[in-house]
Amino acid sequence: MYKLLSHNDLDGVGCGILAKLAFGKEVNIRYNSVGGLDKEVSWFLNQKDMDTFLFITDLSVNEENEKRLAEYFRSGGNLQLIDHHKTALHFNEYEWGHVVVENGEGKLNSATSLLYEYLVKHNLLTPKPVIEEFVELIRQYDTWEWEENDNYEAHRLNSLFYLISIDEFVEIMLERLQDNEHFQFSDFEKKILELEDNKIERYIRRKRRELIQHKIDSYYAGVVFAEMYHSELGNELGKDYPHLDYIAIINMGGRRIGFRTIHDDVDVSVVAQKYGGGGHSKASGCTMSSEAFKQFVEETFHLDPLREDARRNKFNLKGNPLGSLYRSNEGKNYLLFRKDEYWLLEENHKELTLSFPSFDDGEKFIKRNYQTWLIRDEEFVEYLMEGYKLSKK
Ligand SMILES: [Mn+2]
Repeated sequence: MYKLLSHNDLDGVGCGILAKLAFGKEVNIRYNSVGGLDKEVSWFLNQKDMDTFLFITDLSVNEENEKRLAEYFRSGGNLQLIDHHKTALHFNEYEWGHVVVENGEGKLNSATSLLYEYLVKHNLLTPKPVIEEFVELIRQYDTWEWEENDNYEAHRLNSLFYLISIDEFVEIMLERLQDNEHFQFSDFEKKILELEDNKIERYIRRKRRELIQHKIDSYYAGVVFAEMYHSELGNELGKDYPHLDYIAIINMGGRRIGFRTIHDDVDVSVVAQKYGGGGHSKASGCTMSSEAFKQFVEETFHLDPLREDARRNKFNLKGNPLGSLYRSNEGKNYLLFRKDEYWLLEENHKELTLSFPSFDDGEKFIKRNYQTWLIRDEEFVEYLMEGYKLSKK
């Protein structure tokens, strides 16, 4: 017999589907949340079952279970942990640990792609185009490569995963992988996925107006409360507000925080680790410790959300050498304009002794320090008139 303990997201369930293809009725599978795995592992170890081969995929265990698993393996237990999170790299010290973040060709791995390689290598699964395509969609979704490649099929697969129950998803996909040569969605799935895309878009639009900026340790975080569509939300908000180092998505019901960054110089796995969580450099998560609650919930609750930049301006545009006008949440106006090769800043018609090498640097500074937004043309004209009158005095 085989037992598989995996994550309850698309990548984790992808591992379960591969295990079903390989082992059929010989495998017993449990999908777990990040916080739920250790209980399952302890339960398994307490059974002292030496005949079952245990797989753990897409998740890693705590220190206590790490020791117990090592002991289980030493005394003859069969065990394989497969993961791609860099916070789990220390499991490579063990013969039963296989944690690889990146494959040789500079592509990121997912747990499903690693398990696929493992099963094929050990002759437990016969490779087939439809399975390879399915594994690749999951890998691209889980590693965010789908975005660079505009691979919306990968995103759709994840949306479908959350539209139906795990059991239904597994059943449908197993059938598809067994019976077909290539991976495809059905017409009905395409239709409901289109509806779902529209729904996600509306949800993000609403959440964009609820984003709160807060400096936590050395980082500027964007904090948003949301129960759904975490990865889409983290990504879109990150792109909308590039002056923020990362987006923290608070799920109060689930008492969890997800972290997401679009910046290469910010590592959110380190942020999550501070609160006992983990993950990747661009996406990570933790459960809500009291310290996390204090910093992300208590300290932000009374703050006003960020205002959006005016979108329909013809005159007050970003990067205009003559000036782009912003307003702060304290009601001060900031004009960012170019003089020779520098960008300078004026606060309520008074020039500040600050200069920036580029427009983006200047905008980042005022957005981080004064919580500014680009104001509408009408307000821009008013400001210019005011400046004109002042110069006449
Ligand atoms: Mn994964």
